[in-house]
Amino acid sequence: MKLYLNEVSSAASRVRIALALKGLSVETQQIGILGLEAESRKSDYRRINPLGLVPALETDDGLLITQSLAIIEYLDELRPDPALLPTAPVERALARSIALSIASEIHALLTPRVALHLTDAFNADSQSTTAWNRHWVGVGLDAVERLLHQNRRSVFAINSIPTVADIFLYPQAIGAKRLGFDLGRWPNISDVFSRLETLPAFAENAPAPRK
Ligand SMILES: N[C@@H](CCC(=O)N[C@@H](CS)C(=O)NCC(=O)O)C(=O)O
Repeated sequence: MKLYLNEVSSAASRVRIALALKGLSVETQQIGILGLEAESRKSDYRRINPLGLVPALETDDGLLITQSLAIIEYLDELRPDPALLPTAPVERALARSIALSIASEIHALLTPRVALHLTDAFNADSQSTTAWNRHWVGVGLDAVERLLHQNRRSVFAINSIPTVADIFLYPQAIGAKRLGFDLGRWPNISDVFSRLETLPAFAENAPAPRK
């Protein structure tokens, strides 16, 4: 298997964390994602992921899987131990709900291609783009904080072991800190984050800071 990624990518960090939790290693290829001329925007990479996003996973049969949640669930089915989704149907749904709330309602609004379009189409400068990012992270994590509230008897977001909810939360919380947020604004997120950052699978696979 081969994973296309970039070290600053929050979405690729999710897959790296999942691989580390499962003790799996795969071939990797870095794809540039920053700037107008980034490799991710070229036709060669569009053949791998038509959306021009990382991560993408190429299976041993040469099939291409995009979307970090789909990739992580595929890995979870290939190597079920440790399980990254809880067993109980309602907990599985809650874990996916938190993962998707982060991926679809927060992270999707913060990607380089969105920032480039804000600049290109609306003349947004870097201050406006940062204000945009802070807005979506603030309202998004306010909501995730409330989603977490109903599970606060657990050690991690949903369960006593990390699930996809934690795998999506960790890089997003790091992104929030890099945007200047104090995680103390979200006591549940802060509590889960402080446990996750002690786990090497998480700490060693955080998204690298952008230079
Ligand atoms: N929903 C996708 C998001 C993938 C994504 O947005 N990746 C970002 C990096 S974190 C990317 O490749 N961005 C390139 C761009 O915006 O041009 C997933 O979960 O895999």
